[in-house]
Amino acid sequence: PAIEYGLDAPLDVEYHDEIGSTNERARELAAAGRSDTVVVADRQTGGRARLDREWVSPSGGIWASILIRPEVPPARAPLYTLVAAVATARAARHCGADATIKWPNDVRVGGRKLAGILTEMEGEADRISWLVVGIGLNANVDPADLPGDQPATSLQSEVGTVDRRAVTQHLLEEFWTLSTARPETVMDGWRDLSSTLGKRVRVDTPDGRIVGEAVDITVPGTLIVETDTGTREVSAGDCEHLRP
Ligand code: BT5
Repeated sequence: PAIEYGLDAPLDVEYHDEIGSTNERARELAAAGRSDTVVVADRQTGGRARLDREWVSPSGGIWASILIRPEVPPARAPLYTLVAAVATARAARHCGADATIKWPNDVRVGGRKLAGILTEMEGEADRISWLVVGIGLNANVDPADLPGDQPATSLQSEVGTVDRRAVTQHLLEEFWTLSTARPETVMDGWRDLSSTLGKRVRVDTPDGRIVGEAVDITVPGTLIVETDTGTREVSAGDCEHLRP
């Protein structure tokens, strides 16, 4: 229960030493009618990333999935990915790591991936039924145990071993505060920590590739890109920062 975890947020915590995927478990809880619950695990055997990719989740990480039922339309769901990115970056910065956010869902230190977020939901036309925000934060893990296809890092390698309970607590409290704040407050928090704004970017979207300068973000998490042929609004995709 929240009280035993010492959380200043009305979230129940369910802890597992090992689990397939905390997102899967949170979805099970959603199907059983639960809400306002966080599933946390020390290691995952089937961690999931976006687009059916794998999330490598050795012991020592913070692998967490937050199940909430916000009373907003499904189109608002991306906002919660931003909320999680800001909360995670702030928790990492609180430990002393120079964490920034690459649109939409990467928390990085010096170009190396420290954390990723996978948001899943089910909804009607006008209202989200449930939302699961999965956060994978490389806390006390050795980057040598992480995939090498793109550079990765951990809090341990950036600032030394951290108190995972304290980091999780900080992260969840930031998440709760922001998830109940005005969307513009979330945008401001995101802009402050963004490494993407002002950069030349290449975004691979479901509708093709967009190259240009990332100039701003708008609710619920849409990236505004100035291209040679005009302004484009991008709501989902894989983003790379390019050299000017
Ligand atoms: C993500 O996807 O970044 C979303 C990751 C979400 C993981 C959390 S853990 C708790 C919850 N339960 C789950 O089952 N999942 C969520 P994406 O942007 O698609 O990045 C995936 C890519 O990151 C992979 O293709 C690898 O290149 C790389 N990667 C995999 N594991 C990593 C790790 N631990 N650290 C850094 N990079 C990793």
